[in-house]
Amino acid sequence: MDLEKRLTDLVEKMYGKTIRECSDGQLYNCVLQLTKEEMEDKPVISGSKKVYYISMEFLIGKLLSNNLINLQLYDELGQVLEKNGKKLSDIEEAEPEPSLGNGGLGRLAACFLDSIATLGLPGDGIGLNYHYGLFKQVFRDRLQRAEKNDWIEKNSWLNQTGTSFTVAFGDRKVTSVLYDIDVIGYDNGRNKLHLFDIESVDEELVKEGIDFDKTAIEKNLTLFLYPDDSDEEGNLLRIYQEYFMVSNGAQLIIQELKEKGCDLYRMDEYVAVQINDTHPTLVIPELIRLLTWEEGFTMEDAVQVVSKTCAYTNHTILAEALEKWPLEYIEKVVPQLVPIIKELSARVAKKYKEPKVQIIDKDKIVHMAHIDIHYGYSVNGVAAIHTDILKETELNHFYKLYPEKFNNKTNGITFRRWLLSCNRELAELLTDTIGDGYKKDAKELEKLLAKADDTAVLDAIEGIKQQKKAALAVYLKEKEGIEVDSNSIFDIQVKRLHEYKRQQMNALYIIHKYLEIKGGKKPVRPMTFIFGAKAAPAYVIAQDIIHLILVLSEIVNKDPEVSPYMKVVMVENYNVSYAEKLIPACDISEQISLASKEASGTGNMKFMLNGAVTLGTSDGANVEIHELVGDDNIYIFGEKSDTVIAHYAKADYVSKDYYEKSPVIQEAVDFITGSQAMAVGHKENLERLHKELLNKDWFMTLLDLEDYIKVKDQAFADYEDRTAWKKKMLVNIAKAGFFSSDRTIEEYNRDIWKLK
Ligand code: 26Q
Repeated sequence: MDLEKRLTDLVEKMYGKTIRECSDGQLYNCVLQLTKEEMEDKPVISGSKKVYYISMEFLIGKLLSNNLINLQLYDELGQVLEKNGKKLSDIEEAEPEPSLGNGGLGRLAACFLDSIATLGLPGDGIGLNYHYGLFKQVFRDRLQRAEKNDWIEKNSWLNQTGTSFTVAFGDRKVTSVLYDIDVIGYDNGRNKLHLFDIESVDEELVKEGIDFDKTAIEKNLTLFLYPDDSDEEGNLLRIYQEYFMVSNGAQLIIQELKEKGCDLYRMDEYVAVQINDTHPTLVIPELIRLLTWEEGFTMEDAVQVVSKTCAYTNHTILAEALEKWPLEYIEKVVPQLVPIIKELSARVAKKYKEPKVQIIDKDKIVHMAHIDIHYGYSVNGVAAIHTDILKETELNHFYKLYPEKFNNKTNGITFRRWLLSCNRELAELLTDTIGDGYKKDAKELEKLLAKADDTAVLDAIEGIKQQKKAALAVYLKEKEGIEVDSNSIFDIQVKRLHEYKRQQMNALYIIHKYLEIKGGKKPVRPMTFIFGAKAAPAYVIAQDIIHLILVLSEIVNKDPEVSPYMKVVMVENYNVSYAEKLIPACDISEQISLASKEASGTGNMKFMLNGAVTLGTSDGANVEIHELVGDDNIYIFGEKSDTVIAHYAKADYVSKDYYEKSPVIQEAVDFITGSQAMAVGHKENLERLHKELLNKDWFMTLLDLEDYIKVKDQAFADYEDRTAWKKKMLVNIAKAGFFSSDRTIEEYNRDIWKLK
């Protein structure tokens, strides 16, 4: 039956109306229903071996547009709606955004599911169905406030499955319920994202903001995603969540194996379990527990087969972000795992004397990553430099024990969402210019290089950028109440707020420019500085940095002498949907982490794919971007990772030295507590940040500030050579193919999963 007839019938059935008469919200529900039916018609991808990607986070974002693209129904449905006076883009706005992730790690998991299905590989996600996900950010009084994000509606992508398991904790037993979301490949079949939940969750528990009683486990287990932070409170709840997820996941895996009639002693021939950072590590002892307690395995057999099944991905080298739990906490939450963890630890202790590789250390702290490395068959980092640092420093002791386990898998992004969906105009231009082969084989984008001197193509790329900037300007006016000039340079830094990502360095540049303009040095072209970032609620300095940016926005935008030349915008509640609007409109992509600290970054890839030029340090995947595009098409600055690592080793970085040496640094830093900022902002926040920069500056902002200013000024100057700049845009787009998550997943499959 044709699409228009089906939609008309559905709308009539659901609302007794015509398409034209429906609101966007009502139409969204109908289109959702229709899309789900289309997806159900697609075959489930099958094969003799399957990967389970287990992760506490799947930052899937809105799904409608992506699913329609993958079903290849987007254009047709768009036309049907248009014929009836409706716009698909308005209907997409009605979809609530699930926020089941903090940032990069969760978004990566979502991109991976898309690529696994697109490549026709059997692979499901296993995660949790957080009712409110990550908090929603609002700004009050120039400070971040956290509110709940109520994303689950009566009609949603979640499908009830009827599957449920019992999970026993030390002090109680709970029954899970499983919801599935279908994951459709681009022009391919379907896999599943399994999200576990419990029925007894009580949404009424949430009082002010995101505060709730952390002890009522049955009522709060899947209420929220734990934010990436370091506060003590809630640690036990995090372990409850982790165990709940892995126990359900392990039971599901064994159930599916049995249904297929597989021999559990050969589990590794049928299953690979990819552990997304240490958060799902307990799946290893839990699988061992299930095999020994319920399936009659000896400990030795269980350890052997599980070790051949599980593989671990590391996403960080920040020591403070590597999970370590007091054995006592695990004892409280899941006492049944303690003898197993002790056994695993004892086996290691017997073989290796080195204290740095022990699972339970002398203080009775359990090192989760160590379980993964000893009892997994693969350990991978997420960008070349990151894997090298793991091998040479952070995990060097392990690398010496197991060199064969270590491998690199440079991250990638799905081009379906980050090009075809968020920048249809650019995708169309590419299709017109180089054909549509790039949609299935991203490397074909390189064909664009042959057009590097074709003015028509260069102008068209620039025209699309202009169009996207104008559209963003309209959106920013509506959402943030700030008017920006779409002829200005759009300089964008959007990512979680963390000191190592150095949003504070960008803020210091803005202060520097502000003071220059006040002093009479006007830029040739206006500049728009855009930020988007959530900070973990307990991360005090991160809150202070947000405060500073909001203060600067107020000062700069309201200053009649300066505002014609520059604007500062901190968007509220930066999320996947906002990213889809910001990224296509970006001229300069800020990737300015302290070298060695950003494992990979994936925003950097999204920006380049959309024709932005990177301003970045030699960190994470920036290094590979640099190698691909060459010196002329990227702006690299700052100290290299070996220098930075040496500073840490010698503990010889003193931020005050840099401050005292440089009047430029001094005046920018002191502006934070100067009268102008103090008049707009809060003394407490600003003074604390000032003090931090001068006395600690753990992530070495002042080390790179002068070079940053120099190179950023150069980038702004180069922007004026329009022909040269357009070529830079083209080269970035052409070279982005390597960063398709299809390539990443092919490598995971080739080297780690070996799915058949
Ligand atoms: C840990 C313990 C307790 C509570 C929360 C956490 C926690 C939660 C989230 C720790 C870390 C995260 C998220 C990490 C993350 O997003 N890492 C990013 O992963 C990306 C994908 O590989 C990389 O591109 C980024 O460089 C990396 O920072």
